[in-house]
Amino acid sequence: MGDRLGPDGRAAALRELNGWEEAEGRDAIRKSFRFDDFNAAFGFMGRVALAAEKADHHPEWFNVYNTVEITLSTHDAGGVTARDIDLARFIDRIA
Ligand code: H2B
Repeated sequence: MGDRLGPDGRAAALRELNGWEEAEGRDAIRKSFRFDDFNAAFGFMGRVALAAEKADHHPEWFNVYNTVEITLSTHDAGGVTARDIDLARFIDRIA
């Protein structure tokens, strides 16, 4: 599962990512996405879902029509690990 990132590791990872921020009140990162319509949003979710299942590392997410809010945290580790950063990087690439 990997170790939780410390403050320096998290800050460095967030600088490298695009628009991700610390989730409020918990050890997680989050980002909101907006697409043209539900079709685009759900297509995006499908691509993320396939990658997440392959990596056995899954997002917490909330979809309303064309918006998708994603929170990433490694539940087994109780916080943000390199696996979350890897998934965030993938998500940025395909969004
Ligand atoms: N996803 C995330 N985000 N964190 C986990 O700790 C996690 C997961 N654990 N997906 C996996 C599945 C675990 O439940 C299985 C049993 O390996």
